[in-house]
This record gives sequence, structure tokens and C-alpha cells, in this order.
Amino acid sequence: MEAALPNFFFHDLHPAPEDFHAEVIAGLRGENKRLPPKLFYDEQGSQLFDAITRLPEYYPTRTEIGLLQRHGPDMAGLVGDDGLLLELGSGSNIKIRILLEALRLQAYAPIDISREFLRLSAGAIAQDHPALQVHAICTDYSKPIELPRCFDTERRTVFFPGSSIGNFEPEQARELMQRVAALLGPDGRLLIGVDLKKDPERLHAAYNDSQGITACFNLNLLTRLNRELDADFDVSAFRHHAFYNEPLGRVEMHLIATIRQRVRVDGCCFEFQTGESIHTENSYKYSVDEFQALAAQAGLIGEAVWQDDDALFSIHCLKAA
Ligand code: AVJ
Repeated sequence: MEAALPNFFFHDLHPAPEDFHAEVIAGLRGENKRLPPKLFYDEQGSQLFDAITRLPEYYPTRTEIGLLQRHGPDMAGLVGDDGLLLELGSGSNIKIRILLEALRLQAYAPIDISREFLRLSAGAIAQDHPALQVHAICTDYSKPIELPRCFDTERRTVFFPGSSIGNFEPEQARELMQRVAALLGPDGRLLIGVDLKKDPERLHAAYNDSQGITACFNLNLLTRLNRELDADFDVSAFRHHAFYNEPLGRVEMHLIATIRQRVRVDGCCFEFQTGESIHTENSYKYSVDEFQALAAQAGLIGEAVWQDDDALFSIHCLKAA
């Protein structure tokens, strides 16, 4: 922990490369090869994701920002002043900046797995809000989160924007929301952004942009493994593949081997047939009712929900049942 500014604290609980090792090897060993999407977010990956959020085809970010601008004061009214706000997967800080215009907080705790990205974006918030205690926590929030001691405030809000909840299988999403519910206590609120079910063509375009940025983002995972896990993927021998799996209600991203090949990762050998895939991401889409039903299973009830006029994206305010 270090203090760059008197109101800025950085808690570095980033998983070590060794922690990724077991997950990566297990993911590539199985019958259907897979890698966890949290591995996208090294520095390069965070920058590519940031570029995705500005693509014309990628509607979620700008739609959610529009909802925050339009309904921020209502959201702030439900959340209440003077508490602690934890943001899961904070990434860049545009969204919290909008909320901070409507909401007076005692402390803000952005949580993200991308270390330098977090340091910069959280530090900027601390600089611009000298009366706000900013405790950035670099960690993997898909695992149980240990909060620093200084967080014993009465009122806690969890802000989970971007529809990152969509990366989790519904069962894991329920578990994560259960852990969040325990964090919130009786007075707390969860503000969560959830991408809505919609026209499959629109979804397809959002994950197959014409500039190929999403493809770079997907392929960067292999570059990262080459660098950090002593792998020897030939990145040019894989291609990006993304489609909407309608029966399962999710966009899937894959990396497809374009030729038959053998890859070494940290001394372990993996065979790929031509056309074989590594499943790198799911992005589940929920109707408002589907999501409320899932939240109810986690012990959370809906207090309000906002969506844009085109019904592209939703933000739910939930509290402990
Ligand atoms: C950050 C997980 C919400 O699923 O839309 C964007 C990640 N992947 N384009 C999403 C992503 C491909 C994004 N989430």
C-alpha cells in the first residue's frame, strides 16, 4: 500500500502469474478448450477494451453512460449520501465521474484486475476529489473479496457497471451477487448494468466490429500468454470468432486455430486440429425480468430499473430482500 496523495491508497492484491498458470493449463487440457476472460485485461488488453467502448458498433458503453447522465440523480437518491461505494471492474473512470456529480461519498473503492490502469484512473479521481477517500484494490473480484479494515462504514453501495456480470455463467453470477448481497448489509444497494436481449444482428455487429479491434482484443490473450506464461502461440495461426448463441442467450467469443498445430505453455504441450476453438468469453444478455429473477435467487430485490428508449441496456438498483 502506498499513498501518492493523502486521500489515495492502493491495495495491490493482484494474482501472481503462477495463480493464472493452473487455470490456463486446466482450461486448455479439457475436451473443449477455454480460457477465462479476466485474462484479457493486461495493460494492452485494457487499452484495447477502451477502444472497443468507443466503437460505433459497440452500443453498451455509450448507452449506459447516457442512462447515468439522465438518471444519476435518481440513482443517487436511492443509494444515499455519505457512504462507501465499491466499484467492480472499474476500468476507466468515466462512469463513476458521472455518479460523483450526483452523489456525495465518504469513500470510493474501485476494484479492478488491471493494475496500472487502475492506478491511473483511481489516482485521477483522488486528485479531482480531495475530500473523498479513494482506496483502489487490484484484485480478481470473481473470487471472494477481502476488504481493507478502513471500510467499516454504515452505508455501502456496490456499483457493477458495463454488464461485466454477463461474463459469468448464470450460476456463478448468482454466487457473485450473493457475495455482494452479504457485503451490502441491510441499507446498501447494488447498482448493476446489464445488457439486454435484442436483435441478434445488432449483437453480432457489436462483437465483430469493422475495424477489427475486438479481434485484436481477443487475440491479445495469446500474446499475453506468450509473454507471461512462457507460451509459444503463433498468433497469426488463430482467428477471432464471435456469434450470438440464441438458445443460451449469450454472445460467445472464440479463437479458432486456422491450421493444425502444437503449442507449448509453460512446458505443457497442447495439440490443435484445424478449426478447433478456444472459448475465451461469454457475454450473457438478460431481459429485465430474467435478471430480476436471477437477482432474487441471490437474495436481492429490485427497487428500480432504468433502460434507454431503444431498450438496449439496463441499470438495476437492487437491495437485500
Ligand atoms: C466488459 C465483459 C462487458 O462482454 O461486452 C467487449 C467485454 N468482449 N467486446 C462484453 C467485451 C468483447 C465486455 N464486458
